[in-house]
Amino acid sequence: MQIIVLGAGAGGGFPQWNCNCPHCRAVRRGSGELTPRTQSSIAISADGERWLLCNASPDIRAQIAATPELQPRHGVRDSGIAEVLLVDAQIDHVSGLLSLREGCPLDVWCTPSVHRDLSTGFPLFPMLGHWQGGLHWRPIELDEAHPETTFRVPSCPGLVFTAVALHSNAPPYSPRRGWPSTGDNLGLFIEDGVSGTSLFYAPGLGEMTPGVHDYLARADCVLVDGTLWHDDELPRLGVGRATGAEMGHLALAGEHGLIRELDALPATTRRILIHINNTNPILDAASAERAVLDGHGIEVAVDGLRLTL
Ligand code: HKS
Ligand code: ZN
Ligand code: ZN
Repeated sequence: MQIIVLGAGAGGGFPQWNCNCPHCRAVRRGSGELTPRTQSSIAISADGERWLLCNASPDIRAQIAATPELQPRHGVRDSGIAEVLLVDAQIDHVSGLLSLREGCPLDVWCTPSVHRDLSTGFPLFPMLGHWQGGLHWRPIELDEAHPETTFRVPSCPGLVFTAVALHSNAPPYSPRRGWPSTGDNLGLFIEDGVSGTSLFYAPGLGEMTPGVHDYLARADCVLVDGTLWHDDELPRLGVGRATGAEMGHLALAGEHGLIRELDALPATTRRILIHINNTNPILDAASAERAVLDGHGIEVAVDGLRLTL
């Protein structure tokens, strides 16, 4: 399977338009140790021709422009994006659907909870129904009774997808914000039936659970939530009030942080962080925190990173 990281940043991207923190200032100045990142999205393919877009970020237009694989090749109107999958209903993961409206009808895979939020609080499904057939919902059947579900998508023959319910959070506009239920957030375990290799993708991981740990441990490569270094990073910098726990993002540092969890994986697992917030010191390649990651064998994704598994 092939994977392209279209956007390795968290919501707001890097630099964030309204942020004057030291990292955002430095990357705007063009400091060599910091690389801009667009908002959270990856693309997955089995054949290198047809791509499943995992999350449609508000930066999708620039991401397509930077990615030849996703550009039109065959007809007079065409796209390398064959279908879309959403891991949650967060604005940074879904609002790019508005920019894909000229390509409707478009198949969109998501859970009933995400479909509900995108039919009510942020009504992308009903709204885009006015564009050539709109979005066609392909349900990922995750609910209280089914915390995992396995399925295949037409554009990626040979790949087997397992959606795993994660404890994170529903979007700020959702009635379930603060009280997420099964299906508000998912991780994806993707196995290539031919090569036997696998990826675990979870850009919004709020809490470790035994089930999630097992999938992390099974994957050849993990592409996981690197939003924050400290749980209280936003309050510390004076840029916000929310903690990682409140936002549904498990911080990297600390006794129960994600670095500890990644340390427990088999030595051969490739560990890559994605969905990095503009406040996270690991964005500075010369930082002490980045040196810590290096010591633990943990990489930090950049836009345009390509993986073949
Ligand atoms: C900052 C933000 C931090 C941040 C917050 C959230 C609300 C969010 C939304 C998040 C994220 C990054 N970039 N989902 O001020 O530094 O507004 O839709 O998910 O990726 S939580
Ligand atoms: Zn986010
Ligand atoms: Zn900043």
